[in-house]
Amino acid sequence: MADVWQSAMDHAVAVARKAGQVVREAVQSVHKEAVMVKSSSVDLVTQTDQKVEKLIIQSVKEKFPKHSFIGEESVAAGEVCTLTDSPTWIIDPIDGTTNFVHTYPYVGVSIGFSVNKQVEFGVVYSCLQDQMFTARRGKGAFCNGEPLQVSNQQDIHQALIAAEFGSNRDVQTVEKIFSSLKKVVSIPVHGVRGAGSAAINMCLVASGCVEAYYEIGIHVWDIAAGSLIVSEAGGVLMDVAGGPLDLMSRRVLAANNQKVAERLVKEIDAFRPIRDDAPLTE
Ligand code: LIP
Repeated sequence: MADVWQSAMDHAVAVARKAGQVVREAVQSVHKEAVMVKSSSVDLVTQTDQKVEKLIIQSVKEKFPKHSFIGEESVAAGEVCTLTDSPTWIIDPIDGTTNFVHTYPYVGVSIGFSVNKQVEFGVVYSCLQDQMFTARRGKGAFCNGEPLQVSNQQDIHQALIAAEFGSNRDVQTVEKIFSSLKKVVSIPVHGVRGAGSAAINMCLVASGCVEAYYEIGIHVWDIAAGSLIVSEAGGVLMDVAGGPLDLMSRRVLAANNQKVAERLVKEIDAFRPIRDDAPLTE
């Protein structure tokens, strides 16, 4: 039976690649870019973030005019962030903006696509490394066309874990993040790493490079594409407190298997940020 969303996925890959080219060109002169801030002094955004998101959305609208969008910079500009049953493109134009500003080489163009609130395909282009991660529901996950498979490690003590500090610097939030990090390190695990991009961290889980990734404070556009790439590579997704992943909760735990995931849940201080779909305050 024809896959009705294949043409949309093909377009996502093509526009992610084109967006990645724009990012690669921009990074050559990123020191000349104005760096702006959003929710905190370390939550960065540049004109390239905004330009790339517009490029992606305009390109998609030409082919799929009735589809909906959730874009990081569109939401930052005041658009609502509500996930409906409508075919929806969930876009982070530059996941790892801080990396981009510092020319740290983990910068992902992330495009997730959901229908009836279920991710149907995910595309993450790690554009400074020219690695195109893709997944179509039920059809596997790939990097540059090569199949991906999560790690088969069952022992948390032999695991490498990805985690991030995020961009919230409230004292209480930082305390909770470091409290969880200390408990995870002290399990002990082999080590903790962070790409500085949620989407690329999830692709590292899917690739078997790390056994798990968790974070509180991310957004739906950071994880939508990566969530399918992980599950199609044989991994599991859940909330940091256990239970099903809620894309709008700003909490994510992606792991190679249930055993590793559940062991990490015991160590994470599962605080609740304001949801992505929370009503806008006046
Ligand atoms: C980033 C996430 C990362 C998080 C950063 C930031 P952005 O997304 O990918 O996991 O720790 O604080 O939110 O802002 O670069 O698109």
